[in-house]
Amino acid sequence: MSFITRGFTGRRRSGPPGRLPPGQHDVGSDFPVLSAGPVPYTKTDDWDFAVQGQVDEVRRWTWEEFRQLPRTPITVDIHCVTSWSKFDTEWEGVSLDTLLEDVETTAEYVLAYCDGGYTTNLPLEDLLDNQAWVVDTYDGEPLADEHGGPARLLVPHLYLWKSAKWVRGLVLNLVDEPGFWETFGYHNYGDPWKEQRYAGD
Ligand SMILES: Nc1nc2c(c(=O)[nH]1)N[C@H]1C(S)=C(S)[C@@H](COP(=O)(O)O)O[C@H]1N2
Ligand SMILES: [Mo]
Repeated sequence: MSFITRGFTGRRRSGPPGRLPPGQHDVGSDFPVLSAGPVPYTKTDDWDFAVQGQVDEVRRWTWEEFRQLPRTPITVDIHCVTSWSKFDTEWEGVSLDTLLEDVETTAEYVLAYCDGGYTTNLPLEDLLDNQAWVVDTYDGEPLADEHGGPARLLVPHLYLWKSAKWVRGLVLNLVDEPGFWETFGYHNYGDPWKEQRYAGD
């Protein structure tokens, strides 16, 4: 990342021009917690991750198996629909390309589900090609309970409500099924650059 000094440009920038989507502000070092319900506190012994629905065969990983999968470090900007953005957040986890590698499906939609009952829907193609991960560390530490530990989805090109905390699996669907916030009037897709906050945006 490159910085442009204040003296040089006459105004302060946190990063490259155009880095902040419309209507967003930079929270800096804060990391707000936004949860629709209580933290579920699932122990890793009781945790698994499944890919099911319209698939040739259900895939399931225990915590131990998940931890053996190829891992990648990820540094990304994240954008919450409540208007905060956070630059250069650092995570580590498993790419959805890895988790969906051998899955045969005609599905085009995914419903991610979580401990605690939260769900969110996405097009399957938005989870592929290095765009989405199941992460279990933040800033070099195990993911904190309130931020989705032991593991959460990370889909940084969409508003952060799509990054399901305490995620336990994906259901691949032929027909799009709205998730929790999508049912309550949030945009079905949620592109921060198009400011798709609410249905109709
Ligand atoms: N399971 C679950 N995942 C969730 C939520 C939730 O309430 N439950 N909230 C979403 C919303 S609206 C946002 S903005 C982000 C917040 O992530 P954070 O608490 O780590 O900042 O998590 C998303 N994932
Ligand atoms: Mo949010």
